[in-house]
Amino acid sequence: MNGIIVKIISNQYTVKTAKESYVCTARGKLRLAKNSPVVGDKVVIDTQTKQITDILPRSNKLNRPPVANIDYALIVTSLKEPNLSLHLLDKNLTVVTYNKVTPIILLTKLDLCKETEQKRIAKIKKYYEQIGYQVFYNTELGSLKKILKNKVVTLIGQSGAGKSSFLNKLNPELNLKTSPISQALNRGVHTTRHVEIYDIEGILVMDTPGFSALNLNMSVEEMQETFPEFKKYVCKYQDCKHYLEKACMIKDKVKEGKILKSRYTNYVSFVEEIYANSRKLHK
Ligand SMILES: Nc1nc2c(ncn2[C@@H]2O[C@H](COP(=O)(O)OP(=O)(O)OP(=O)(O)O)[C@@H](O)[C@H]2O)c(=O)[nH]1
Ligand SMILES: [Mg+2]
Ligand SMILES: [Zn+2]
Repeated sequence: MNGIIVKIISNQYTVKTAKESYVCTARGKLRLAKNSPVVGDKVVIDTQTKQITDILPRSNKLNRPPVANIDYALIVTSLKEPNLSLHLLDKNLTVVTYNKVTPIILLTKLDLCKETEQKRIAKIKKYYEQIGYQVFYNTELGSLKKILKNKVVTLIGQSGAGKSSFLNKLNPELNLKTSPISQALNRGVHTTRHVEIYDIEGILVMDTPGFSALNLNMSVEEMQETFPEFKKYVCKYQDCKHYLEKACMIKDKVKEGKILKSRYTNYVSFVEEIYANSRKLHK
């Protein structure tokens, strides 16, 4: 019988079929493989032995959080507590885009920002919209529900960003556990511990644990492709990395204020991270 994995707790996989749900284990070969089952996987189960025997081909997959077959990744980005990190936002956008999932930026905790900060954030929001991303505040429930209707959606964001709180707003009956961040560390306390799918008025949405460390398992060329605003400019050198090159259109556009400075500095830090990773590999 075929079904979809809706929840994983250690090695217990909850698989939902057209009729009912089964709590299954995974067959040996699936447990050993690097490609072990993840939430969102479409699987074949043996209802007698309650085992997952096969995973059907995936349309896409993320490692952090471990989920598959996603239409949208909501990148939950807090503006305060924890403070806004454009570095983390850009990294999430790059990783999600590289893995063929469409990102939507979800900004939380605008209510904790002073008026001057709110103005700065509105400008940043506009920039990301201009380069092609959908950006919403977590208060815009109506618009979000329309876009997400009948889609498979995962939440991504660091601990304390407000992922579970957002789902509680979409459906107060869920009553998911949430906790205040640690004031001393200005960090979340890892309240959500497993990935689980909830059906909210036809939106299949996955609550996930928070992650802030993400790996860039890609080449510099592939990473470049995830910066849409760089694509409309042509540099002097065809294979320009926009890095050490002296003559570079991207650098010029940053100076002119056409490209957001943080986007470029984050891009450079990603280039350096990818080079550092490949040096580690070759040692
Ligand atoms: N003021 C304010 N607080 C919020 C908002 N969204 C979430 N919070 C608070 O932020 C804290 C953390 O929220 P959670 O929903 O637990 O965060 P999470 O992303 O699920 O965190 P993990 O499960 O640890 O990954 C809670 O105290 C929420 O009440 C918001 O828009 N405004
Ligand atoms: Mg949570
Ligand atoms: Zn360049």
